[in-house]
Amino acid sequence: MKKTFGARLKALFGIQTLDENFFEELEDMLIEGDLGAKTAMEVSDAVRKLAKSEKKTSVEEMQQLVKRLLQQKVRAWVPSLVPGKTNIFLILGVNGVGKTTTIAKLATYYQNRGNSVIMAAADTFRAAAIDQLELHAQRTGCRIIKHAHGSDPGAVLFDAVQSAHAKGDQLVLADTAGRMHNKENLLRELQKIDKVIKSRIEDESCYKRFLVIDATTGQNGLSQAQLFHQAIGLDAIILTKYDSAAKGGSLIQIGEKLELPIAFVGLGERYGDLREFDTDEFLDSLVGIGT
Ligand SMILES: Nc1nc2c(ncn2[C@@H]2O[C@H](COP(=O)(O)OP(=O)(O)OP(=O)(O)O)[C@@H](O)[C@H]2O)c(=O)[nH]1
Ligand SMILES: [Mg+2]
Repeated sequence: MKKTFGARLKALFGIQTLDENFFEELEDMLIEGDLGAKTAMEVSDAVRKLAKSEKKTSVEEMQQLVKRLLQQKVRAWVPSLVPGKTNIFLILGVNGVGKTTTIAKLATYYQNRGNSVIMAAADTFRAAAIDQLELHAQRTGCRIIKHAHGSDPGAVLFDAVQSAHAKGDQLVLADTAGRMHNKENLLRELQKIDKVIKSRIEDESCYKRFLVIDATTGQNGLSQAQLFHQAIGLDAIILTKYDSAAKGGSLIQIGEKLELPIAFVGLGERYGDLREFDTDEFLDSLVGIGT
C-alpha cells in the first residue's frame, strides 16, 4: 500500500511518449492523490512546459520538478516548549483519527526530552474515553486530571492548568471529544475549552492547538482542517496512520489553503511511533523519489 501513489507517478513518468494523454493522466493521478484540482493543473502544466523546452526529460528530472513545486506548499514545524512555563497542547480532531493515542506518543516524546507532562481528560462525552486516557497515563507515567463522564470539559482544563502551575509541570496534553450529539455542539464545546485555556495561560506562546488527521481519510483532511481552523483556530497538523496509507496528499492542500505547518507523523500504535514531520522525506515518498 505504502508508496503506491509515488510508484504510479514514477511509472507514468517512465512513459516515452509525452502526448496529451500523458498530461491528462498525470493530472488525474494528482487529483486522485488528494492534491486538489488547482495544484494538479499547476503541476501538470509545469511538467508539460519542461517536456517541451528540453528535449530530454528523464523520470528523475520530472520527479524533482514536481517535488520543487510542492515544496513551497508544505512546511514542517516542531513545537518546542516555552521553558519555565506551563505549556498547553490542545489535541483536536474528528472521532477515531487517533487523538488519544497521539497524546500518549507526545507524552513520551516530551518526557524523553526531560519534561514533566500531565494529561487532561477533556473528552467527557464518550463513556470509555476517560478510562482510555487513564490507561495511557499509567503506562507513560503521567499524572492525569479527570472529572466524571458527562461533566464540563472546560472545567477539566481549568483544573489541569492550575494543577500544572502548582506542581511545575511543563506540558499539559488535553484530550478532546471527536463527536457529540451534533457538529455544532462539538465545536461550541471546543470553543469554550479554548476560551478557558486562554484565560488561564501565562502567555499565548505557551498554548498550541493541533488538529489530528488520519492519513487514510484522503481529501476529507482538508475539509476537517477548514472546519476546525475556522471554529477554533489551529497552529499545526499531526498526521496519523501514515503506516497504513502513505497518501497524505491533503497536507499539500492544507498547507496551501490554510498555511498550516505539519508537526508530527504517527507511524503505528506504539508510543515510540511518532516522528517529527520531514518535508523532504514526505515529498520523496509522495512523488516516488528513491523508490
Ligand atoms: N496504524 C496506526 N494506528 C493508529 C495510529 N494512531 C492511532 N491509531 C489507532 O487508531 C485507533 C483510534 O485511535 P484513538 O487514539 O482512540 O482515536 P481518537 O481520535 O482518540 O478516537 P475518539 O476518542 O473515539 O474520537 C486506535 O485503534 C489506535 O491504535 C497510527 O499512527 N497508526
Ligand atoms: Mg479519544
